[in-house]
Amino acid sequence: MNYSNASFVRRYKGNPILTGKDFPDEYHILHCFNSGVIRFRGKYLMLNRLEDSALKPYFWIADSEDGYDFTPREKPIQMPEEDPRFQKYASINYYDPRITQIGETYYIMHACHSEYDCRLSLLKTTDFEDFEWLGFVSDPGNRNGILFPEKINGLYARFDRPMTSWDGGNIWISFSPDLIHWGQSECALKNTAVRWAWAKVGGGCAPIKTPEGWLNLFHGVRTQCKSHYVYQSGVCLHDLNDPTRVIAVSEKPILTPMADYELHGQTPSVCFITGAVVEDDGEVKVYYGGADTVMCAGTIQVQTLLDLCHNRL
Ligand code: M1P
Repeated sequence: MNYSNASFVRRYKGNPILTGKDFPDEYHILHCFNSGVIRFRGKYLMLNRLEDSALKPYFWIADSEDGYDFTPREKPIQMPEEDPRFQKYASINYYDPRITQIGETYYIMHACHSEYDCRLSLLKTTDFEDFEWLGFVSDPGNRNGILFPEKINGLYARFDRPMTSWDGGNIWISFSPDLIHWGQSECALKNTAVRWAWAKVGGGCAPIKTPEGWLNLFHGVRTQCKSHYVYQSGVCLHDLNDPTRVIAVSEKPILTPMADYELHGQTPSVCFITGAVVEDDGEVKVYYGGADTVMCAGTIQVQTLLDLCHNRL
């Protein structure tokens, strides 16, 4: 079932495309979700967020020829777990990797959790075999960090989401001369600009550059009943030279939890976009976590995203 009347993203009919069962039995993987995806050497590469039955995290790469049929590698990637600082500030979890290519280098910005709350961490690689940890790149109380694919006015830029409260928050943009030290922060999208996201908004995948501006695929959250959060996906358009300026926001979400694998799982009613690959013909392959449990895919055209931003659809 496509539910195309309620979601502009067309779900892949083979969803979910990757689950915990696709990983070696001895790891006891329960959840595979919110994974970063990128084109790498002519193929598709997914850096998966995994959790085992004890909720121990892993980042684990899977490769694909067609963007839908992914084969996990033999082992998870080596995280800097020997480093005392990583041990201290990622003691509970590391999660939600977002990949951005800048030049020949691939950067993975992800969240870490510890008794000191949540903060952002940065890895880099050129080959997805060896990874260098660049350290923590935010104070506590920040997640959904996602790098822009190029410098803007001489500075690196990222979306991030300072957590002003557990169930509130807006998308901000910060800038950096070196990818490590971040500042000049500005609020870029307030949740109040999105009528269906009265709890919070957070960035999804690396911004997509178009002649009209940067497309930002984000998640928007509403509370339904007391503690039930519904995660939909939306899109807005930021100015190319000043991305702190939002040009237009789609009134309608692009993806709403409707399918079983989005409604049922460890967190019900979640579509959480964490990857997008733009094809030469203008189709965008969108990758998202379903119910914090499985990985899913869908497609939408760049033109449709732009039309939605301008509320032409
Ligand atoms: O459970 C839904 C999501 O909740 C958090 O995202 P956010 O801070 O934007 O609300 C994260 O834990 C995310 O991994 C999770 O999918």
